[in-house]
Amino acid sequence: MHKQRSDDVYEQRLERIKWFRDARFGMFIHWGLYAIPARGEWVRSMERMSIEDYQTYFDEFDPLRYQPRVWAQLAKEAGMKYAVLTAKHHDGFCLFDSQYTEYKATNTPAKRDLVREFVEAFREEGLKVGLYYSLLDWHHPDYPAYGDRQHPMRDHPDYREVQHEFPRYVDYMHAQVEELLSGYGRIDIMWFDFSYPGFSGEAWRATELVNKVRALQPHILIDNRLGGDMHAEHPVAYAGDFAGPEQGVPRHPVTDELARRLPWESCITLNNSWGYHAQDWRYKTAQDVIRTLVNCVSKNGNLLVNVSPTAKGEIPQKAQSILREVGEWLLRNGESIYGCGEAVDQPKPEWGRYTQREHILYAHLMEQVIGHVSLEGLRGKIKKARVLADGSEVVITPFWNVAVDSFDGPDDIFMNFGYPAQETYPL
Ligand code: FHN
Repeated sequence: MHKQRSDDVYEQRLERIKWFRDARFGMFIHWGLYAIPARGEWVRSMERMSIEDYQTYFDEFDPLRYQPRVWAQLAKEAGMKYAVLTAKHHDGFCLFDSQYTEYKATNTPAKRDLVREFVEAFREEGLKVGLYYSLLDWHHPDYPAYGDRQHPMRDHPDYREVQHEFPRYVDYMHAQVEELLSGYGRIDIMWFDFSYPGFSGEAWRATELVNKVRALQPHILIDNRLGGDMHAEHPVAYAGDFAGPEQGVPRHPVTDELARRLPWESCITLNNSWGYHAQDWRYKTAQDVIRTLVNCVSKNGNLLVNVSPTAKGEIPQKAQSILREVGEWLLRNGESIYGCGEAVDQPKPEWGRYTQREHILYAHLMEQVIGHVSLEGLRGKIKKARVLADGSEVVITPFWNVAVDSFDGPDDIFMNFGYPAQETYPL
């Protein structure tokens, strides 16, 4: 088999990923039957519910206040440029009208194809759309047990001896991915989740699956959770287009074996739960989200922030207000985020982070500084400096620092320096 040259694969990925780099900030949406128990999306497994106990939620699921256009408008207000919705999570419940199962939203009192309404509404608001699809499936009879936490049904006395045909499940999974990518218009991201020992790579027939995905939607971006290693010099076909750290930010820019920068996206929750959780303690602040976004972009990464709609189809108010506050910051400072990436040859300053786009360097002052902000590392490289939010001049002293009392305080100070044109990383 012809092994595509490493450079070709890398260059093709760069071409596919351009909008993703410009976007930098997206909305993750975990929604499904688990919103009714309101104890997170793993509730069926963690509480070892039988299929009958969980059926209660199926029989009553009717999100009367589901208005995806409202969700899309919130995402826009937040400065988000794309969104990824769970089309099927581990519980196997399909938010779309799949012809391969009865376990779907159109068979609940909702009687709606929730995925179709999502993609149409978000596209109408100008956002790119992605679909999350769980490789695990606790409802499908041919999905095997893997430890008691992965498949509560297998632990139930009534099911322990049930025979299953895993290849039949893989056929089902492939067929559903094909219907999502052929029946819902242009999909921009396919977000698979997740592989683990024994259930990874060709166990999913991943090369065949990715070939089908790319044939149906040649422009699409695929995440890296099918089990391939995108850091390899010659990554396998299913290695993915972007790496996907979760609930955190890599310490350094992500690179492959040849030290070439790789695209990546960190996904985070707002309150430590992906699925709706009635206890709304431990929410992050808007400043936490902004700083995480700056941190990601300073290392060529994207940030996907999760919301957990309720059983009625509404995004929790607390999440809405946090995202609106982030959006206000991005209105003033988005130029230092969208389409930006790692600063070339500029180590992280002690007072914050740099992001760069073309010849402009953005200095994100994030620490409380007394006296002066040192620009030592930029000596002789700056033509002029302005506060990004209001365009006011930043006076740089002959000692290459800036008097900090010319600013209101950290987080509101994002200076853009006229950085001499240099090559920038292509991500
Ligand atoms: O088990 C899932 C979890 O429920 C959630 O969907 C996250 C989101 O990245 N992915 C898996 C845990 O890594």
